[in-house]
Amino acid sequence: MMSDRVIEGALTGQGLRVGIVMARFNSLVTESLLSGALSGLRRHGVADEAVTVVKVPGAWELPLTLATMAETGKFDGLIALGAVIRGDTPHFDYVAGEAAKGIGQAMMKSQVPVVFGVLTTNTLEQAMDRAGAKSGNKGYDAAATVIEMANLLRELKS
Ligand code: INI
Repeated sequence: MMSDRVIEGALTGQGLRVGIVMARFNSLVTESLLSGALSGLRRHGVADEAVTVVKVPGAWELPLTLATMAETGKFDGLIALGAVIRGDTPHFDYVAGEAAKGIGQAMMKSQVPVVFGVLTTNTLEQAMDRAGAKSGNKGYDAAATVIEMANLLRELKS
């Protein structure tokens, strides 16, 4: 049976302050994710001056940076962007695993939505496909998700 009241976050970005943290490792991929995220935010009405972009060396550095930004109270939502590619490294599982775990922890501890825009793929080609080449742009998708989640949390708390 359908519930009487369904709550979903709106996809309108007006008035929202969004932070993006981008890992520079595999920057061919992550700069494309960043372009997608910025155009997604703009398309949904987030003001350019309400967006802060921070760049860090790699996916390993994402959790601490996001946690620090989340704790400032200056952001309604955050986006993590990165690309961990299995072919590049024997410690793929550590980097990808710790990034995922740490990003989740940053979100739960701060109660600020943090969107997981970190690609974990076997090849560079698979990553490029998901960064605008063939299968959409996960950065653009991340922008829509952060807006939806920021609006949802605002509504749930009001
Ligand atoms: N960082 C990534 O973002 N993606 C990778 O694929 C990657 N590989 O392959 O090693 C990677 N390593 C760097 C890591 O994130 C840290 O920047 C580095 O270990 C310094 O702390």
